[in-house]
Amino acid sequence: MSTSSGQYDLSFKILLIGDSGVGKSSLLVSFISNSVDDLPPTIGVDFKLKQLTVGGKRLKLTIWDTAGQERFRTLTSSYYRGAQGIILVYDVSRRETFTNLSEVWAKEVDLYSTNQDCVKMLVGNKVDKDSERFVSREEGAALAKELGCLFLECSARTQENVRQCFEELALKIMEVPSLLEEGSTVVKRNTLKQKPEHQSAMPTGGCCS
Ligand SMILES: Nc1nc2c(ncn2[C@@H]2O[C@H](COP(=O)(O)OP(=O)(O)OP(=O)(O)O)[C@@H](O)[C@H]2O)c(=O)[nH]1
Ligand SMILES: [Mg+2]
Repeated sequence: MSTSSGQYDLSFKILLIGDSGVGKSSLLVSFISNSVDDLPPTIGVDFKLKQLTVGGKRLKLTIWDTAGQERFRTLTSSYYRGAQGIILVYDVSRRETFTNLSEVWAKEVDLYSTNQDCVKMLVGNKVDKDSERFVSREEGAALAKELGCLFLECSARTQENVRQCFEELALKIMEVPSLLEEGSTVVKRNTLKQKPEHQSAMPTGGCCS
């Protein structure tokens, strides 16, 4: 049986970033609903909720899925606020998505991330396309070390390592005292408000002026 809404110990905000087409939305959908369909490019930003138990704690993850397309870049910056975890995704079959991580995305994290201790994870996606691989595992691991990130290779298509991406990130966040404090403050606030939780997505850009 699925857990009833609102029953959790800690709440974390996780952000997915990286070039368009690397598979951010696919990773999220693969994690949340075990489906592996082709998806259209994300417009603006979307988010999904996932409750899971990691390290004996019941967690609520709010996972923000940003658009990689250039024309949405200005929209994205505000979504970094308060994130405890950031997943930087590249496509192992497209080298430019890997180089853009250090040239574009890591810089953006430094610029916009508000949590000094925020945990980062580098993810090389699409390892199922083995014959088309252009970024080796070693290169991925080296960049992760340089950027101070955790590192995993995975496939949203086969679901290899997808769950691990989110669980390992959550476990690491739980080891950082300053992030934990924030996570539980959110719990308190939410408990007071008793807001009903929805399983998905708010409409993009539909914010008040
Ligand atoms: N072979 C393979 N294809 C994948 C994988 N993950 C995603 N794709 C495909 O790559 C394409 C882009 O995936 P998306 O998840 O939409 O990429 P995105 O990073 O969300 O792109 P934006 O929303 O534009 O930033 C889709 O056609 C997916 O089916 C994977 O692990 N393996
Ligand atoms: Mg997307």
